[in-house]
Amino acid sequence: MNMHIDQAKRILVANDRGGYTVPTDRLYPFQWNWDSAFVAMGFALYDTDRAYRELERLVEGQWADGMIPHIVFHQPSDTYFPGPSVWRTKHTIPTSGITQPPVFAIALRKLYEAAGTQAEARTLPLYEAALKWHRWWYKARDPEGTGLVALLHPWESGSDNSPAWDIALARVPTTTQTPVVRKDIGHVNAEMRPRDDDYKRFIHLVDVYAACGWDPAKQWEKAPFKVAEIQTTAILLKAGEDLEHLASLFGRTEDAAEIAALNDRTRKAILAQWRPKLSRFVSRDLISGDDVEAATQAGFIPLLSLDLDTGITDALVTEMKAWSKGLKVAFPTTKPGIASWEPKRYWRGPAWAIINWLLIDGLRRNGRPEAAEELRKSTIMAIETEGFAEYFDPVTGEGCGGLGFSWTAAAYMWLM
Ligand code: 9YW
Repeated sequence: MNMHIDQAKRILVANDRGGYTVPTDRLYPFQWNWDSAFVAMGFALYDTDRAYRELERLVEGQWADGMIPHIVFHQPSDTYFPGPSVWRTKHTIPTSGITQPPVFAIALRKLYEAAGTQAEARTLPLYEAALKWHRWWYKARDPEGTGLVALLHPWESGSDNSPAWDIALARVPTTTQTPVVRKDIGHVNAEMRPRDDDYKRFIHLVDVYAACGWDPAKQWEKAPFKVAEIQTTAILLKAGEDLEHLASLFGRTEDAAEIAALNDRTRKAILAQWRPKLSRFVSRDLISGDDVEAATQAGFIPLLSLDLDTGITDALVTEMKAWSKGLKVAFPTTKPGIASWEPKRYWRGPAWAIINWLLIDGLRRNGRPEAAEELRKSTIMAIETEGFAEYFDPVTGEGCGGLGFSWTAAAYMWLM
């Protein structure tokens, strides 16, 4: 067997905490939402039972209103901040109070296809959980029915300190009720992490929403940060397509029609966010009403869930090539060379295997197998050279952040 696949599997074993996988030891010692969805797809390649367990353990944290939280704190650990006492969510199994990109239903379809029809009974409860979550997204995060879903916290994007938030987050005060006691910089070099002021603002938002009792309507009203986000919405649409597909397979015709209508509206809403002068799709800051023009990877993610016309696809691919030119590892999460570009600082430049995975699927869907292949090779080469790092410096290729990272292991297996 390929030595690296063997290593990838060993990482997933080492990060197993009893049917769920932590992203990496110590830095992220709990179950994270979208990490688990990617990890489940990795498991689906060789152990469908374990793949299902991953999603089953995640939905143990689902709220009565349908939200699947970004972190499920199955067991205590003191190596991460903010823990359950900061979130104050009062959920039976402690969880955070915000969510993360809904990759879940994309994974569920893959699991079902890997496991075969005998897995229908095991798939159904997870399908129900996904459906509830998708309804939550549209009700709680798009109450006006625009088709785009909004994030109330940068952590919900999974791209914590992306330049996409610089303007919207600057409005959030750095004052907090909860003392900010960073643990991340005890595990990873501070130069590779978000800054102190980012953390103060992240925690300010947690304090505001905890004071709303985590009620979605109150949060919507009080939110000092509200961005209708293109990457999350594009993921929701792809997941929505997969959910619609499962609904039809399971004979749930009413569900299928409901999801199809939501997907349709979202498809149109995403298309309306295309900006020819930027050659990208953009998010919208719902507090200022402005487009978010920051040059980040998010603007290309709609490739994943739309069948775009050739003009748009050409423009996207040309722009992606321009950003990748001269880099050791693609795809950069911020356009190289602009003022906010920091090639080692988390979501301000580094290349991430799971983002590449989404882009590769999107390029294939839109008839660009060569561009997809180039990105696939770049990702594989980075991992084989540097190991299963959390992310990679696109200029030097250096593996950065946490090591022995679960979703990098899953991505490697998936892309091989
Ligand atoms: C946090 C676990 C998570 C990822 C996010 C990434 C980071 C920090 O780590 O979040 O404290 O939640 O930005 O995408 O899910 O790997």
